[in-house]
Amino acid sequence: MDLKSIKDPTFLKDLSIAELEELALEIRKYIIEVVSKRGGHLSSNLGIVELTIALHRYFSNGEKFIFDVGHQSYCHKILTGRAQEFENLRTLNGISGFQNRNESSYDIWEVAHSSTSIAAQAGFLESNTKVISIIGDGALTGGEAFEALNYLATIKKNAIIILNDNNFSISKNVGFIRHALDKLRSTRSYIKLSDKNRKNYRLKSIKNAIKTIFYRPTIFDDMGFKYYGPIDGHNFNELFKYFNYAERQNRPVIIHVVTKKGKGFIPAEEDAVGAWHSTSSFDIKTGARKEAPESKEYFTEALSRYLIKFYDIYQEKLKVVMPAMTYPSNMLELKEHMGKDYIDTGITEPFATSFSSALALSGYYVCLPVYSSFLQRAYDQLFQDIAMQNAHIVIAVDKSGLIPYTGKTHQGLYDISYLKTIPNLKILAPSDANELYNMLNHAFLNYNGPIAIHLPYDILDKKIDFDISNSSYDYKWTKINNIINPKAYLITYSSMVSYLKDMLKKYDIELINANSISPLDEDMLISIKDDNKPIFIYEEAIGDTSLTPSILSFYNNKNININIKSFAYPLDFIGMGSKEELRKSYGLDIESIENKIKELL
Ligand SMILES: Cc1ncc(C[n+]2csc(CCOP(=O)(O)OP(=O)(O)O)c2C)c(N)n1
Repeated sequence: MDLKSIKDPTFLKDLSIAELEELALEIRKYIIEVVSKRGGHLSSNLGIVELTIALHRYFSNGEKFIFDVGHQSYCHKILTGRAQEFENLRTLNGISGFQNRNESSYDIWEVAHSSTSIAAQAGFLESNTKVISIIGDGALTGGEAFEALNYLATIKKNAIIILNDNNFSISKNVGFIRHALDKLRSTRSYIKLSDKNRKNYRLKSIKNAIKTIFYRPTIFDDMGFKYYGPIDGHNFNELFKYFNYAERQNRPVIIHVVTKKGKGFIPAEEDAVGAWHSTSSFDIKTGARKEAPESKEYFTEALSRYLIKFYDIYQEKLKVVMPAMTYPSNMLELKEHMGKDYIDTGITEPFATSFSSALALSGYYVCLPVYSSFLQRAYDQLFQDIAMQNAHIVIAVDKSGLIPYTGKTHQGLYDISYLKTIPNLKILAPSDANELYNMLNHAFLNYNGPIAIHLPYDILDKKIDFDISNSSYDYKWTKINNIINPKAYLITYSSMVSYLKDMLKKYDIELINANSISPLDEDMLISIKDDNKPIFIYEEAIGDTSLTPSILSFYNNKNININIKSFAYPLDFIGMGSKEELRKSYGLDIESIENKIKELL
């Protein structure tokens, strides 16, 4: 069928099971086609196609669906009239890779950070809005999901939670949830076996047999939910049957559905490490993707190489605590190298943060790599558990700065702002590999408190060799262009140093690399004000709350008048697009900055 002609899901009612199966194939094909061009969350979306079709076909009385994280809502978008726009997935002003309230009345909850769906469902239930939450086994490891289950279990109303169990988070799931679900999945074959035994033992009624199957206490029963499952999430008849059971309950229900992550695209089906969970564009025939050239590497790859070397020396004294993002944070090799000393805690940023603090207070060297936007969730733990106790931890703030394609939920433009409010936290922002290694040596070996290192989503100019040794890093900003009598100064940090360097040279502007955001290099600030020349600040951060106000307040406290102009992002939710498109739309690309500077000089 022509997917782009779909206006809403009502047409599903008229399709036979065979036609629904055919539709599932077509939707998969379309998802693969679009993601191969635009990038996106491939495997999760391929796995959930039949389940999404079944939900839209069965529940047609205004029920709303909240897909936890929302990264697996592509089929939902196609069925709710967005197939045409789906071609512009993750582009500037295009369709979001997650559920989005502005896109459709079918999306009532805007998500992308994990484990919030059940809380939202519980909230909407108060106004009798019928919401079905669909949560993955990975998202279920997040603490907020448990807080919500704890609440919802006691509500005496029908509320359906679909547990979409593909036995995978981004990589293999971890912990008790993984084991409990493994047990449930294997118990099912046990039940089938005991069904045969049932005949042998001539159990009297089918009702008793059904009871044996469905009333076995599971963790969910113990919590107070009605539990159905595990059932095959690619089988429409099975899904409809259990939806029917579930909707007749006057209490909260969990339907445990088993699906195959990556279904229909062989490299994704066979993926054991999470390489196809989220992908950049790729060749459909070969599965080939654009990689960084051999001679270069991402900031996180450089970090990973450092930690491998550090581990070779310090062995089990080093612990790396990773909340679920091993593959996207380029830590796969490190994980394999460190074995049990690399601790994947699941989608647990608050837990991982407190846990890291206790490890550090017990005397381990600890590195906690977390995406900038996910670390927002652990602000309290950073403040109270790490900083107040002055725990010696290296927090690697991954995907900091401007983040392309994923949109406002994943922007890394906010970490400088929120980290700056934590009193004894040092915040460093390396601009190249040399500086990164110097800072890491300092943070691990010369310092004894918490340090956050802001790691942009960028490729370093070159791979360099390094030693694990005491460091000369001294929180001093550096002059990059070494201009004798500059016309002005521009302060920036991180990968913005190499972004702006050459353009500034043309105008005799001295570029100052503010590699330490907290503390400030006060000597440098004093030295550059003496000239009374314009001082520009360029930040890939929210200007109102990042380095700019710290500098302004420094000069203000010293009663120094200066001529400052800051270029940075507004206090807003910054959306999707490539980095250059986003920069352009905020007047922060090289050309716009060059024009503004020319006017101001
Ligand atoms: C707070 C938070 N941390 C990390 C992530 C990154 N993330 C996106 S999807 C995902 C895995 C989700 O696994 P699961 O719920 O099992 O869904 P699946 O992709 O397997 O269908 C993770 C870790 C996130 N979205 N939010």
